[in-house]
Amino acid sequence: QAPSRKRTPLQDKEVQHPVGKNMIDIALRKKSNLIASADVVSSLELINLAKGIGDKIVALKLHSDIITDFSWDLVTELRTIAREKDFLLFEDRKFADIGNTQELQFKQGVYRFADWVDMVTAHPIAGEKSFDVFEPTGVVAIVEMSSAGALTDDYYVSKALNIAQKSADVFAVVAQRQVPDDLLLLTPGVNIDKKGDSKGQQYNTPKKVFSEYLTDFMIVGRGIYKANDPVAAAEEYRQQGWKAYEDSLS
Ligand code: 5BU
Repeated sequence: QAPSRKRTPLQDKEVQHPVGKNMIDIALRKKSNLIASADVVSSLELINLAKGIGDKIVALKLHSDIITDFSWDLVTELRTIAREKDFLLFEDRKFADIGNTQELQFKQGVYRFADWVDMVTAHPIAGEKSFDVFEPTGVVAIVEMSSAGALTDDYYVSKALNIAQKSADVFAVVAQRQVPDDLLLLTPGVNIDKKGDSKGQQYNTPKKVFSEYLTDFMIVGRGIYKANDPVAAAEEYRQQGWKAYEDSLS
């Protein structure tokens, strides 16, 4: 896409979905476009992280199925912290099945995401009807992945974006490139110190994703929760991310 296209400031984005509007409001209140990925495996670590970095982030991204002692007490506590610290709960479940199965995975089972998360990720692989089951939870469609050798080539991305734009439940996409302006763009694979890991992950700097991809929100995992001081790291990413966003406005 044309790199010359100008960024629409967050406050002027034409996002209709309430969760998308909420994300934008939080971002502007906190001067933060940081989503922290809390890929820790115990409730205690997760709660401590959420309490420590909560006021610097727009959303806390979770993989609930990696938490060894997942419980309803954890959910209750997370919701309390999220309300106090003003951030959204974002389950990165990556649904990728037919609508009926996704609905069961979303509403039933151990996690019952429908009862407590604000937003979820889903692959568009099964077609736009498969997204209908998540309402009123916000859907983030994965149209492109950050890892080396991902199958999400240009053809896939354009078809996936098409599906994302047809669904009223989708307000954002995950991608490593500029996307149409009516969708919020969330970009993982962001790290200030590293270029990648040994398992295919590829990293960009905050500066690159905000200036080149016109990302709206960056997703940072190990750069924060593996740091010696996760609170200081979150503040560093928040500052660098917001500066890169502001610089990309002019
Ligand atoms: P990291 O520690 O910053 O590499 O973690 C990145 C997080 O984002 C992790 O939870 C992944 O599951 C997630 N992710 C990703 O890295 N790349 C992608 O394309 C998608 C999700 Br979709």
